[in-house]
Amino acid sequence: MSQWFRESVVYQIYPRSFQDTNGDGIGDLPGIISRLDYLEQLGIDVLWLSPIYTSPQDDNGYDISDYQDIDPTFGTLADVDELIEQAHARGIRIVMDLVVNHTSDEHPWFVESRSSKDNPKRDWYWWRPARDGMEAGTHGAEPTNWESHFSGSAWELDDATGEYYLHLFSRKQPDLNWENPQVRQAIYAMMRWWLDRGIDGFRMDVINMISKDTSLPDGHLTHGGLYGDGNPFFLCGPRIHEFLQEMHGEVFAGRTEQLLTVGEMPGVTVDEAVLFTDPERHELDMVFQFEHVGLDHGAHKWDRVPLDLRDLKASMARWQNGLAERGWNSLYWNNHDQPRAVSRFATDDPKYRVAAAKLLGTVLHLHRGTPYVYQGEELGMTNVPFPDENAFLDIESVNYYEAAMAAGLDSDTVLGALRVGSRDNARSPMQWDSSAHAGFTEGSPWAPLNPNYPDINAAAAVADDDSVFHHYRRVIALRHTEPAIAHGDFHMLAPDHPALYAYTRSHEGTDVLVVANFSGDELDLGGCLEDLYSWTGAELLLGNLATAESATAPLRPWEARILKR
Ligand code: TEU
Ligand code: CA
Repeated sequence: MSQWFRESVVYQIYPRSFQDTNGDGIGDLPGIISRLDYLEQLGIDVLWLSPIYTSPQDDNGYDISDYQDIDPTFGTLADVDELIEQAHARGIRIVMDLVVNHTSDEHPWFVESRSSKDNPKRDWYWWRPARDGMEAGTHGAEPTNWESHFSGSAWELDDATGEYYLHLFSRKQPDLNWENPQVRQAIYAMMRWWLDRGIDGFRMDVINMISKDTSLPDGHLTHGGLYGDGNPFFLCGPRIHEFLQEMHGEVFAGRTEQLLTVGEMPGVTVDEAVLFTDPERHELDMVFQFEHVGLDHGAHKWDRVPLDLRDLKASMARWQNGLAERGWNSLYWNNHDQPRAVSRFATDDPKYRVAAAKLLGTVLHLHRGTPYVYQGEELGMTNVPFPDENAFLDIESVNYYEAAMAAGLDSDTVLGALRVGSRDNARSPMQWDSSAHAGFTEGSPWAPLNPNYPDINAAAAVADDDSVFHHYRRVIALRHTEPAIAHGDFHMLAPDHPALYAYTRSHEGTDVLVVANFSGDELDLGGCLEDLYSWTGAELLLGNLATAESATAPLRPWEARILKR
C-alpha cells in the first residue's frame, strides 16, 4: 500500500467556527470553499473536516442523525461535491470525520431501537435492565457504575421500555453495538458510499471504544467517589483489531485511490499503536494518541498540573522510537478538543507569542510522522479570556461545571480549570481580519471571538513575511522537499535539559538537527550537545528569528533552528 501520507500535512477545519457566508453566525461549506486559496497558499495536502452531517448539534455534530446527508446549518450534499471538486483541483484531499462509536438519539436506528424490546434494531445499541434487586431510576441501579466522559452516569433510563442504554458521551449519543454484524455492515456500506462520492479517507472518532467487554464489569471508583472508571472495559477492547481488519477488507481493500485513515484513540499505548498502524496488518494508517496532551492533567482532566518539558520530550521520544520500525505516528499539538498550543506548551505573552508559536510549529513538524495543523494554529491563536461560567458553551464544560457545583467544589477553582482546559478555547471563531467579527460572519457569531483578533488575524499574517503563517508555510514546504524530514530516523538529544528541545533526523547521508529554546532566557548550546562542534558550518534551513550569528550561536528566548549537513 502507498505511504503517500508520510510526505503530507493535514489541516483540520472545525466547520462551525471557520467561515460563515450567510450571516447566521455559523461557519458553513461555502465558507470553506471560499477559503481554499488561503489553504493552498499555506501548502497543506489534506483537509480533515469535523462532522458536517445532519445532527441535533448536542455535541456540535459528533451526534449524527443521518450519516448520508449534510446538516442544513452547513449546506448541502451539492456543496460537498463542489468542495471535493475545488479542493482536488488544487491538489488538496478531503478527509471526513467518521463518528460510529455512537449515533444521535434522533438517528432513525435509535428511534426504532428504543421503541420496544422486540424491535429488530433493539440489539443495535446497548440495552440493559436495572441492576439485580434494584429499582430502575434510583442511584446505583445503573447496569454498571461507569461515568460518562461528559459527567454523570454512562447509562440513561428510557421510560418507553424501562431499560437503560449506554452512552459513553452525552445522553444524546447512544453507543452502537458493534457485536451485531448488521450494525457493522450498515456502517461499511455508508463508508463505501462516501468514498464513491470522492472523499479521500476518514478520521475515526473514538474508534478504539467500539469493542466493549460484553460482561460489562464495574470499574474502580473515581475522584468524586460517585462513579467508576469504565475505560479498561472499552478502550482497545477484545475485538478491536478484528473489527478494524474487517472494516479494512469491506471498505478499503482493493481501492486504488490514495486514501488516509486515522483513528482517534484516547488511552492507546505504543504497543497497541504499532499493531493498529503496521501496514501489513491492514487496519489504519495512523492513530491519534493522547499521552502528550495528558501530561498537564493530574488525577483527571480538570485537575491541571504544570507541564515539565522533560516529560513532554520523554513522551514524544517514546512514541517516535516505538513506531520507528513498524507503523506510523500522527503529530499534533492542537485540535477542536484541546486548549490552544501556544498558551499551553509555550507562551502567549505578547512579547514572545510569535516566536513561541513558530517554535512549536518547527518542533512538531520536524518529527517523524504526519503533522496536523488545527485552524488558527498557523496564526498563533491563543486561549480565550472567558469572563465567567456563562461564557462556556461546550457540553463537556457545561456539564462539568454543573456536576462540580453539585459536588460542592470551589467555584473559582472550577472556573480556573475551565479557562485552562475547556474545549471552548479551540472553538472561538477563526480570525480572518480586523473588521467587525474578525471577518468570520456578518451576523452574530455563535461563540464569542477572542478579543485579540485585531492583532492576531489571517489578513495581517499573510501580509507580513515574518508572520507565524509564513513560518508554517515554510515548515510545511520543507516536508515536501527534504526527504530526511519525511523519512529520516529520529534521535532525541539532551533529554534531561529542562528548556532545550533538540533532536536529529538522519536519512541517506543527510543529517538534520532541530534545536529549540522553550524559555525566555538565552540558552548556550555548548555543554548541552556533545558533538556541537560538528555542526558549526552547517546550513541553516530555517529559523524563527532574524538570522543567527552562526549555526551554533546561543539560542535567544524562544528561538528554534533547523540545521542541515
Ligand atoms: O473526542 C473523544 C475524547 O475522548 C476527547 O478528546 C474528549 O473530547 C474528551 O472530552 C476530552 O476531555 C471525540 C471528539 O473529538 C469530541 O469532539 C467528541 O465530543 C467526542 O469524541 C464524542 O464524539
Ligand atoms: Ca452560516
